[in-house]
Amino acid sequence: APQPDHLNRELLYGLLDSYLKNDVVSIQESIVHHVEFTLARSRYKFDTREAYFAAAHSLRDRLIERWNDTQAWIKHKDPKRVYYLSMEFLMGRTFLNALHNLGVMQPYQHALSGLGYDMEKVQQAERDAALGNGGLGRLASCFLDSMATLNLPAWGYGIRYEYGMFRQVVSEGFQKEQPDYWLTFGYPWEIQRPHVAYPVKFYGHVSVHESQDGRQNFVWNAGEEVTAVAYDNPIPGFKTPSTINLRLWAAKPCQEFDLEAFNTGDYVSSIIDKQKAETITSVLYPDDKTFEGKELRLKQQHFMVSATLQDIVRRYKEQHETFDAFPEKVAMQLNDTHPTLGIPELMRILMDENHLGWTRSWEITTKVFSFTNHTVLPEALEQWPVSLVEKLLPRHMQIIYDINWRFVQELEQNHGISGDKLGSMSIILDTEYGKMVRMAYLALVASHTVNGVAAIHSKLIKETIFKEFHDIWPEKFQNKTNGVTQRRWLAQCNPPLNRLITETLGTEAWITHLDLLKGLAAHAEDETFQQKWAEVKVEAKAKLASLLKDLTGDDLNMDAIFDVQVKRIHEYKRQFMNILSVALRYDRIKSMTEKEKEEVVPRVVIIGGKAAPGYDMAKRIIKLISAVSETVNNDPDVGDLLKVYFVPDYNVSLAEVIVPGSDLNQQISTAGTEASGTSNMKFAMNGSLIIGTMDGANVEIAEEIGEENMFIFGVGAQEVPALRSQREYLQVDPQFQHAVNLIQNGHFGWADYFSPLIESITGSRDWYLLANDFESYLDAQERVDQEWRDKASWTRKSILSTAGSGKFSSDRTIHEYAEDIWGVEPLPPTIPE
Ligand code: CGF
Repeated sequence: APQPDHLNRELLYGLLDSYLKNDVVSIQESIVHHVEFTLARSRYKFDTREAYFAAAHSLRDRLIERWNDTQAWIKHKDPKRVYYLSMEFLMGRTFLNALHNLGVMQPYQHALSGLGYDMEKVQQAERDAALGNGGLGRLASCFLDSMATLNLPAWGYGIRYEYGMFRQVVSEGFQKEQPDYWLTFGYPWEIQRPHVAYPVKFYGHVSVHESQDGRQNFVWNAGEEVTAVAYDNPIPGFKTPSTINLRLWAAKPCQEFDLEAFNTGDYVSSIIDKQKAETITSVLYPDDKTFEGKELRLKQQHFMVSATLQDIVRRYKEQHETFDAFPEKVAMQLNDTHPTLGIPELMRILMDENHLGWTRSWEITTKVFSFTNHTVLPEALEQWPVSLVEKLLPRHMQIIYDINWRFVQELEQNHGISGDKLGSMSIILDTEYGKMVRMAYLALVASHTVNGVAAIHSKLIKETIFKEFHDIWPEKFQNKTNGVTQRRWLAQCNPPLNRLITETLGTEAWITHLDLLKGLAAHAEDETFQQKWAEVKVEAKAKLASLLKDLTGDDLNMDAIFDVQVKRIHEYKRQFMNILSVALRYDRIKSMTEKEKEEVVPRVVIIGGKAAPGYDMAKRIIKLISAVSETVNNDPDVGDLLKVYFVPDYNVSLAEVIVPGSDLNQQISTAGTEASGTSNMKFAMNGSLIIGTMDGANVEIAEEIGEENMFIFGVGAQEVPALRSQREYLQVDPQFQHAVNLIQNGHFGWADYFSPLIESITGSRDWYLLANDFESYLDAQERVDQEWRDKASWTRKSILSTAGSGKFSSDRTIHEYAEDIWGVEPLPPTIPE
């Protein structure tokens, strides 16, 4: 771009020497300014949505100041930077988070109310940015918040999908998916960067040219080229000017039009053809567990990593002449295997575009990548057909073959491995359907570190799916127990609890040092404190009750246990077991005398979550929950003693109301199947008691808050394999059989439709061991009821849950990644000269 003839630095610095002011009047001025000049609406009359957009724009101005300075400061210091590569970021809403992190909540509240707008309503006008499926994407967003708060020189990279996670509508108990076109009214938090754009190639063929020094140069002659355009999203840290960048890529038609095609006469169809480029980033794949080998998905993955790596290499080269310092300046974290194509892409960039040799390129590549595994479920592990990779990315396939060839050599020569074992470790797997690329193996071979996401999960990957790799490279394996940001998941979403904690600890330092929550334990027995704690819970329950009232028209019994299971619907998460126990509870209440009913502890069971659109069993589970809900909620014999609700379209914003308002939360996956879970951490922070198995992070939560303060049940992960092989012969608990019979006999209708569900838990088919764990689950539920009768004891446990949740801050997780894996250090920004 052309440069100015003369830059008047003095004047410029004078104009910009201080940040925008945050007093109420200045904020009001900036809001009204944006109403008039950004939205072009009348400043005398604007609706709540316009108020939101204007307030968002005024806040964005304040974010941009900090963000520009952070970026300039990082550039000036040129430290090692970490790049977090993820196909998903489940951001939720930004407005409240940004107000909170910038410390301007109060003046904005006053500014808006002074103008006649209610903050609560204004912030409701924001749509969730749902560019993720669930745990993995939300984790990435929590990590960004922590990286900014810890002043790390960090970047997030991902895709700007035009359609995020589908909107779930439940009609007569059946899930229907509706597109989430979240950009309808624009997204005020992003900044389009038309000049930050890179070509991304697909298809075509590779030719080899001999250079003068006898070296072979590979040239990829692409068959299709699209442009990746950057959209930047500032991510503010809490009480620090540090504001990092989440760069999301959108696909646009390539600027280099093939003039030949235009001149042949079919001008219109040539343009339409070009426009197809945009489909690459049009939609997020809504399946979080089962790997789907769709070509478009592979295109998305390559698109994301190619643009990202070009950007990273360009940034590095701006400040460095050679690649010698690359590993000291760059760390890249692969969030699951989805961005693994970044490995051959970096090799290609180094070798083909920068003419480094294989050895040098490989040395650099293996020093910069690290990889996080999020699951041991075999159906989720990515394997791409070689034929597809070859067609879409011919040069990458050559490089993957080369990586594999050298790896196999190393196995033979350095580790004495041969025969079948070589085949079982090979990145390329031979199957009856043809050859496949095992992405996890590629990631493992090229990364300096691989980590699991909770202690038990990290142990399991070493013993099962990656055992052979652990045998040869034990030092590569680490654990990094997940965490969540307490800014969003406690401080912001539960203001009354925030106030009580701050008042009790005498400081709000816990918002950045969550370990300080330990201090609450000293007050757990104090009756006055328990009273205050219980009042805070009532306030949060009332908010949840009003949400359900809006959804269903029902008034909830505030004395009931609010019992919540919210997460993706999956057989391994066992929502089915939950609803079976609800059916049984219902049946028991029905057979009680009025006198007996007086002893019943009332429950409101709340279940929410989306089923992947092609996941038939999960959809049947939703229908079953709805059918049970229909019967139970309309039965006058049951009244207020039991209510069941399926909350449609569970998302981040709903979670922010549901989590604080729950008394009990269910984390009941079959041991060894849930890698970590992160909602368990959010619930614990908010003083909700866990009923759960010894799975994922539940194990460490139990260590921190004490098993006696949770309701633990079920078999442990070590026992699962043996039990699975004996399923056929195991005694079935009579209560389990009774619950199953209720469904089978059509008590809730739809018996035929539910029969595949029943089959899936019968005898040897019961892979997730529902029959086996049911008795101890009911037993744990009984303990829940007992505990509820003793209010003081329940409240004590609730306080201890929060007190023990300090470890589960994503600040702790990110600090560990930074120290043990990335080697990056905090760099608190100072305004550069
Ligand atoms: O990642 C998950 C989540 N469903 O996205 N997995 N993946 N893939 C795991 O199943 C969770 O257990 C884990 O907490 C989460 C984030 O690591």
